[in-house]
Amino acid sequence: MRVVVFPFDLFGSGGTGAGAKLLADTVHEILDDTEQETRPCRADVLRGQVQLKELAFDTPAAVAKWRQRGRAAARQALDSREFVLWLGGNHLAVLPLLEELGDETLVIQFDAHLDVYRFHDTTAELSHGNYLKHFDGPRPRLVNVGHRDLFLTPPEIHETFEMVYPAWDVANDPHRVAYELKAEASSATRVWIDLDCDAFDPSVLPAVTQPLPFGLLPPVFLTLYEAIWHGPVMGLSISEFDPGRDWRQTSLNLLGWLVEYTLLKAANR
Ligand SMILES: [Mn+2]
Repeated sequence: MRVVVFPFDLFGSGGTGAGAKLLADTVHEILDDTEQETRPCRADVLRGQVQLKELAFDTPAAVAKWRQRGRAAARQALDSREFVLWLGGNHLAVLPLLEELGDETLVIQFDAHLDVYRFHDTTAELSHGNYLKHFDGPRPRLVNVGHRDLFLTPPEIHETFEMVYPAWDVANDPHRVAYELKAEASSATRVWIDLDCDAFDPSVLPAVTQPLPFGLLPPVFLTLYEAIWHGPVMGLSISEFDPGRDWRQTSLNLLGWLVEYTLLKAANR
């Protein structure tokens, strides 16, 4: 398995780079604990199986080449054909990866927002709120789950998204949504899961810069997540975790568990 740590957090949600690094620490901790464990444990399957690549943005040159570096790191990880966990800073940190996935990949994106905003007060320049409009090359197939957007019109949404399952649809009938996601994932060539942390309700994951109420709760998320895993899931990206806004490590606990659960799940396929 490949873990890529890409703590880029410019042009929105400054501070989320620290979130990517903190989740990388969690992965190190999981691996170190497993290494020291003398009794049989589920994490034995991870021994010697997880490679971490940690990129830094601590020089002007490293920042200037962020997109090329991201694409190179994504290509290298994807070429391994192993499961990839991409730990991004802000949501923009996932763009180079999405650009490498190609148009055959179904990206199921958990996000409170539909990142295609171009209103009078939003920037036309590339940002974490509009990057889905700035693809370099073919865009993967995009499906949103859990958005609470109240601005965009359906025609605008469907310019970019093949399908959206807003939070109110999920709340109304999570099992129908799970059923449909299972069917879509199962029939896809490849599936990538993209989690923007603000998809979760702020009460269970407060550490985000753009919180919106009425988000997903963990049991419902798990129902949908499990459904997607019926398909050929090639990786998971996590972004927009801002630990400076966390409260008693609530968010870190949730994400740490999800990371460990996912690594075990991928290793046991
Ligand atoms: Mn978002």
